[in-house]
Amino acid sequence: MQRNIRVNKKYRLCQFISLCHKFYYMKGWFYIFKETNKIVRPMSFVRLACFVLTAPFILSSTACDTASKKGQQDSVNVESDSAQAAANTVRLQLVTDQFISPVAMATPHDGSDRLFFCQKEGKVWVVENGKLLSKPFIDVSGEMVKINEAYDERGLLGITFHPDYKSNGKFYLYYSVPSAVKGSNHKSRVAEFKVSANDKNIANKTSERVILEFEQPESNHNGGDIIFGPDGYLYIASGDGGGGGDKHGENGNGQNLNTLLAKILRIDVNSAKPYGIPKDNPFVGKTGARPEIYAYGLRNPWRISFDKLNHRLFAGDVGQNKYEEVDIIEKGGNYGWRIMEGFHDYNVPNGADKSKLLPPIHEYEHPLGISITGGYVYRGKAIPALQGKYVFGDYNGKTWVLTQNGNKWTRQDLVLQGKPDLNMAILSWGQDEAGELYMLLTTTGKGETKGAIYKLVNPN
Ligand SMILES: [Ca+2]
Repeated sequence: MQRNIRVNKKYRLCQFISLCHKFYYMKGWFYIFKETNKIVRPMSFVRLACFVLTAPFILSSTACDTASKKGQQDSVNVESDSAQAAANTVRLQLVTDQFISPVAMATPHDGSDRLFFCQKEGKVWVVENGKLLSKPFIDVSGEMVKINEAYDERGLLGITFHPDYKSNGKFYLYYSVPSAVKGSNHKSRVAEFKVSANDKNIANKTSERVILEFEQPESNHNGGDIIFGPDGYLYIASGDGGGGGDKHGENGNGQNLNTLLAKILRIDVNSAKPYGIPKDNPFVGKTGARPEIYAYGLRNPWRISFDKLNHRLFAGDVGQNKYEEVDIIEKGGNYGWRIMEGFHDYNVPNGADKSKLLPPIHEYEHPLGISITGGYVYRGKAIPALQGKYVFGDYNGKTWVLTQNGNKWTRQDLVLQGKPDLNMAILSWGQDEAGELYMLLTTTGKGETKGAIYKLVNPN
């Protein structure tokens, strides 16, 4: 226990310095290394001078980063079974680092083995036969709000392909568009598009059909994952509207069934225009509740996924200031926010009945992590040690697996071989047609901020 406290104090100091460093990166390096379309421009003399003058600061904070990473490692090791952790080792194989901010991945499940990636700034890129194609599949940046280069949770946040994509060519995007409504920061839009008739790697942009839009009072907490369930319905993860503490509305948005914010939504894109409501959605016909809602009480579900084998729906739900959580989403479930943060009281109204709130299957505390990035249950073939384990991570670069034993889920480190010698922020995870997993990152260091996508392969 004493060791934990010492580690945490050292870690908190280092995290503070590290945050200053990150702030410096965001505000400084993003402007210094202003990105062109895809590739980082080389340094000018002035930029080089900036680099030389600030090098001592970078060096000291990099040293601290190393210490802080050790601090995280220490606190994980206290909690983990080290023998088990050793078994959870993967090697990282670079797919591409040629575009920034990869926040979502999807496959068209048409047998082509192509991988599609959302760049937050509005483009979808295709990797075919291991190579990044030179032209984007689609570019919706012109319809989007302008993305702040320093930091922004808005953007092109989700992509998925219709279950019958092979025959109908339909796919879906979730992105942030301007709003004319007073008091609204922007709107989240879910839209359908079709691939072009004569080129399988270029979408027909004019085919856009807006399915659903909803207002966002703040720029942050937008969720944004969209995926088709095994039932053929489209599941949409939405955040609580942002601003911190779920502050909008009388009781926040999490527990308000009359808003699409802070929910997992489920709609039918086939049965009606712009969309139909599945008959067995839990709030169909209930007064004061939106029929699109499938589950509620989420804060910012950042990446959801179905287990390919048993179809359980997993969500990584980003915490407020203290606890990050993993949930298994059930129809009609109330996941507690803003009454609870993880397993803990957050903002409990007088007389609240907490007995019906569904707890997470796992939580971890800050500063071990700062913002969860939900992943996938591994159902591939290449890495037998990961079979059936939920692979996930945190924005701070940590990676883990959860293993189920009856009702108990245990967290262990996911050890990465071939990790770049850079500061990694895990933005998202992806799963290909074979069930193999990918890690989507922003890397900073060595004078560059880049996007990077790695495939997880069996260790050497
Ligand atoms: Ca919760």
